[in-house]
Amino acid sequence: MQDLKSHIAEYAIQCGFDLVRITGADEFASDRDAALDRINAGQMDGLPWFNESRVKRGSDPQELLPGARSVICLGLSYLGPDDAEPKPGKGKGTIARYARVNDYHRTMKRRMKAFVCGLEETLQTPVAALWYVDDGPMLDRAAAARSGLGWFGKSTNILTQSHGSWILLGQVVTDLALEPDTPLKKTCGSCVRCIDDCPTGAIVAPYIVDNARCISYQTIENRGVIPLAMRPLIGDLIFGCDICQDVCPVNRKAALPLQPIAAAESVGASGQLSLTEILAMTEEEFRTRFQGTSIMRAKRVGLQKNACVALGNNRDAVGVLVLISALDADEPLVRGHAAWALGRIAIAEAIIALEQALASESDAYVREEIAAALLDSRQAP
Ligand code: B12
Ligand code: SF4
Ligand code: SF4
Repeated sequence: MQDLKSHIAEYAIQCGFDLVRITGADEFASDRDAALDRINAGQMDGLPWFNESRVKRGSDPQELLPGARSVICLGLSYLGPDDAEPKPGKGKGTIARYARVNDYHRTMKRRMKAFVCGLEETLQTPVAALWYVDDGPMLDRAAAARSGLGWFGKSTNILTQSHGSWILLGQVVTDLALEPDTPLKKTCGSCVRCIDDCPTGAIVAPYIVDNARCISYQTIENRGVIPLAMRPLIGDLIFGCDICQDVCPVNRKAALPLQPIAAAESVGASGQLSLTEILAMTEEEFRTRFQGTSIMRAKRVGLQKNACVALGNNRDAVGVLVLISALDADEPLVRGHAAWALGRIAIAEAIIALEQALASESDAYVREEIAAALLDSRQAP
């Protein structure tokens, strides 16, 4: 058999990955320190699970797999052939590219498992291995950068020569002794496009994203109220944000995946969803439609909050009827964000509905939103 390392590289591609590199199993000390600094500076606020003990554990492969000797870093592109710039349509909200394919965690874990089982068969010996993608404790980007799979962009995304940043990252931590690859010498140079074009100023300095200012966090992870100051900046984005990647020159030429993750039919290649349809969905309709996609992460209430914000930003009267119905939704969060949107649209029906809702609403948070929306409607252009 050819040497083990080249076999692994070829076999990983056969198993459905686009990129594969190896790094050693020593600690990711500087990345651990950077992540701890980020937590202490409050720049990971809103993600309580991203805590000190997780970072310490995840930055030491020995803690995860005693006896680990190598980390096989894997990359899978999610760029689709129809992933041209999304065409924002009236009454439509935009879904980030990674969610236009089925939930990548499932696909990547399935492929990683097959990869490890295949290695065991070839080597005819059990291989100690653990595999992670996104939801594991490892710092996925740190591993990718140290293995030379890609390099850190100032947006904090890992950029790759062949597939740009449209690449999802996973690792197999193993006791196999493999020669490590070297980190790339590439950098962003003097480019600062992502920092300048981020609508919320979330890239507060090169290589530092402030979680709470990032639209991706606000539209996917935030389980509470979207801060008022953020809402107008979110535009039509209803799940994730690709702006810092869309503007990145490294992404101008990016190869497509060899074995793409299946498209999420319920989202579509352009990632444009009807906002009124989303807002009118029942829990059952939401589950039936989005099961198996990344959208489930936001939950129905999250997606409906986001749809309200996008309708408010659209300032399109087409949303008024469904927003008025949402003032009666079971969840205060949906009622509150619907009120904000009606205040932005500010046509007569919207204002009357807000005044009526104020008379009957008993939830203190929603009352606050309605009162602010009525004030806002008086200042609307
Ligand atoms: C938490 C998280 C988020 C949070 C980010 C909060 C934050 N500030 O990190 C939110 C919800 C906002 C988010 C958004 C997105 N995410 Co996310 N996320 C994660 C997760 C779970 C942890 C990230 C993390 O460790 N953050 C901690 C900070 C400290 O790490 P960092 O930002 O990478 O910082 C490093 C650099 O700053 C570097 N560094 C520090 N100083 C310097 C100086 C120099 C000169 C250099 C070179 C480097 C450097 O050291 C730090 C530590 O390694 C990872 C999965 C995982 N398990 O790793 C996915 C992950 C990072 N996300 C991913 C994706 C795809 C996204 C989105 C594109 C999704 C979208 N379209 O909406 C956006 C991108 C936003 C952005 N610009 O980063 C991918 C990234 C793939 C890639 N090519 O990079 C990952 C790896 C998931 C995966 N397995 O594929 N995400
Ligand atoms: S994902 Fe969007 S909001 Fe977050 S850093 Fe990138 S451009 Fe800014
Ligand atoms: S836009 Fe420019 S600065 Fe930002 S990640 Fe891409 S190359 Fe780097």
